[in-house]
Amino acid sequence: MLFKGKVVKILAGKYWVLEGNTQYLCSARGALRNTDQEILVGDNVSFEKAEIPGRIIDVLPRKNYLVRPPVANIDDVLIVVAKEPKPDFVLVDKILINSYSQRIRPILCYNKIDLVDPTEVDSALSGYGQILDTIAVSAETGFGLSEIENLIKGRSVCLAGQSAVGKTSMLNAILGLNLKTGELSDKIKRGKNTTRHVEIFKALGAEIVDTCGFSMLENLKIHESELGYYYPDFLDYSERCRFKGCTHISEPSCGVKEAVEKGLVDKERYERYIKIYNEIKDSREKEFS
Ligand SMILES: Nc1nc2c(ncn2[C@@H]2O[C@H](COP(=O)(O)OP(=O)(O)OP(=O)(O)O)[C@@H](O)[C@H]2O)c(=O)[nH]1
Ligand SMILES: [Zn+2]
Repeated sequence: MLFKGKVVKILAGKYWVLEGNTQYLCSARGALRNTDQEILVGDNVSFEKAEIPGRIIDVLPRKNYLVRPPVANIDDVLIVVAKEPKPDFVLVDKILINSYSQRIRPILCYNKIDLVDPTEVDSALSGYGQILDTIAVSAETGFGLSEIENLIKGRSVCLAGQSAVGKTSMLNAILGLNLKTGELSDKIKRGKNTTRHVEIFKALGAEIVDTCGFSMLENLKIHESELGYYYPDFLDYSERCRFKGCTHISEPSCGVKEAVEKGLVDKERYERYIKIYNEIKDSREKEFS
């Protein structure tokens, strides 16, 4: 007999499937393990539970998914940055592009504000204020967490960001849990990848997914000519571009470039756009050469 449930945790090739209030430890049918489409936390599945472990038979259609962090069927992605490790805003922009392309609402959090000057936080977030909710928080002192709670009530949210920005610490603070957190290595100020699996936690009528930190996001699955569509801050101005399909790189009379010059579009975000544009183009050309 088949049951329907939701994958709430994946660890070492095993899947925890929630049905009602009970979690069933499951393996996956061989045919599912051998496809490109791996099973993700957040997937709705049909499964057998007569034997232990149970067995996932099929993955039901998804509303959306992300490859990094690997998660399916979410409403919001809570992108976390902090003073340390040093924020990588190219990475943030790539997570945004993936979120918009999957119709996931992004929220940007600057954590560990107990360690920094407020002006530093403001300048880091200012380029994003036009397009999404930005929140300054401290998992340590609790500052700003209620703002996050208000935004995510009743929604499925996944945390995303580099290792050691404080994703698990924020979850601990919001949910009153005591999950293991890590530290930064002293010399290079990089995280040590403390969280090694993806898992959903429930509270506030919300589902919050803790994920593993990552510092690279390659292979955006879009063509560079479409990249501009995933920049909501460009949209108003791209209507003024002289050429239809303007990529806002080298075309004359480009509304986006004019907006950058006037300070209406964040200059650094535009510069990162060019970088990501070239990265996508180069990797596509390499693939086909
Ligand atoms: N001062 C300060 N330290 C924090 C804050 N939040 C987290 N930390 C510290 O940052 C370090 C990393 O925190 P984690 O919660 O493990 O980070 P993570 O993003 O979950 O890391 P991974 O699991 O490796 O992806 C720990 O030493 C935390 O104590 C904060 O708001 N202020
Ligand atoms: Zn243009």
